[in-house]
Amino acid sequence: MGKALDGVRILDFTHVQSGPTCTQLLAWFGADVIKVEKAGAGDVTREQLRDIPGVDSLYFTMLNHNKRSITLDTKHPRGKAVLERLIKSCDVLVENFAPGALDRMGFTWERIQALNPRMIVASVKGFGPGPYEDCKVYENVAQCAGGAASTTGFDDGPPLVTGAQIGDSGTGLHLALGIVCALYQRNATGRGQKVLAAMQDGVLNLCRVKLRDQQRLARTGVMKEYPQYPNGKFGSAVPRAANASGGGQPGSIVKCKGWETDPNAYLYFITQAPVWKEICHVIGREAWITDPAYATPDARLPRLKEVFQAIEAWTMTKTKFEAMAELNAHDIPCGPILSMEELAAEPSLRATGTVVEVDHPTRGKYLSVGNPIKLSDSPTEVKRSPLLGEHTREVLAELGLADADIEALSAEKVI
Ligand code: CAO
Repeated sequence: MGKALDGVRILDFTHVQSGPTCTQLLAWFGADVIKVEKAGAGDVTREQLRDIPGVDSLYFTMLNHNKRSITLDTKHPRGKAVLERLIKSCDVLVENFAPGALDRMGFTWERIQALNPRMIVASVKGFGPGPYEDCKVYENVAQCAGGAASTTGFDDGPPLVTGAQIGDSGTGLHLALGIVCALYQRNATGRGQKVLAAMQDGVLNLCRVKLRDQQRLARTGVMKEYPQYPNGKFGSAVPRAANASGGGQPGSIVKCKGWETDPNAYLYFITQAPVWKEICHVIGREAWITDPAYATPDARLPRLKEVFQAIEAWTMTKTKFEAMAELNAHDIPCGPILSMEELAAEPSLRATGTVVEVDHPTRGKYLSVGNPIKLSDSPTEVKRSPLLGEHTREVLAELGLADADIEALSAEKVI
């Protein structure tokens, strides 16, 4: 079966996490992704966080599936000549260098356009235009600068970063969408364009509801869905809401049987208004169905602490899976806190290809997260990441370079 992006050629100058997530997605949708790596070194993550000496790290392998790897010194004049040929033969150049690196290499937007007017140049940067546009940025910096850290954590604790890589992988996702849109627009215009996804912007986009709350707070001085209500204090900025959903349907994390020894024996419980009656039956608080102090969502807001204490008294008598089964039978929204150990072993995620086992020539078998986006006419086959420079000769031959030229580049350590 064909793939959605069959025929699209990506010149992949990405490294570390944010850019590679983007180009991995494009590869999973069928694009031919040619990853250009520094001759003799490669993507720095090949050797970061290694668990097996001398073998590409899981950090690298899990972010670079389905790509081809070529080594090329793009600062060497002969390397630049090869790069020109690559630019002429590809549809998209994706990069997440520090600001200005591509220009310093001699490949400005104007130069790339002169070489290939159809080329789309897609970049991840830490910040968009403004005071911080020249700054280098990593995941947690983006989480802090994009509003996630100030709104995550407990009221009496410091700002917290989250394990979900919303700065890197989140921005990679944003960039991938931008690239696909630019490819679509090119069908009409025949022209390439620049695509920019700034990590601060991507994180802020994912924190959209917190900017909503900032404006609600500014208008009313209080947010009744937050744990600070009714006994705590609100300042002028959106506070950290701990595990409160803070949304239209109050929710929280509650303990389950075994919480004393198992750090993940917890359940997220949502007191969805349409199933309030069922919740009261399940937890044995039938009186709350008609009691005016509990019967409506508004009446419950000042009593959420007490409500969740009663719910927890019930969940503590069940394992998280028992509680989930019982609550789902009544259509009450909830979810177990699943550890990475549990997710890795979950059969349904294996069945859908969301968790896949991949074989690698030097590492052996390892687990990875497959394509989370499923297209019915473009199924994803996860292929192992390339070894450093594994496809250099193949790609250069496709560009029309003769064997003797390739040997000369190799002798000069350009590839
Ligand atoms: N041949 C020759 N030189 C190459 C090359 C190649 N194939 N590929 C890269 N280089 C050069 C670059 O041109 C650059 O040279 P100059 O500094 O002389 O211009 C140099 O390698 C280093 O690139 P870099 O500045 O991008 O790398 P860094 O390790 O210093 O910074 C990072 C890393 C991630 C902080 C920075 O790239 C960045 O801020 N990127 C944008 C934001 C981003 O994506 N962050 C997420 C990272 S994942 O957590």
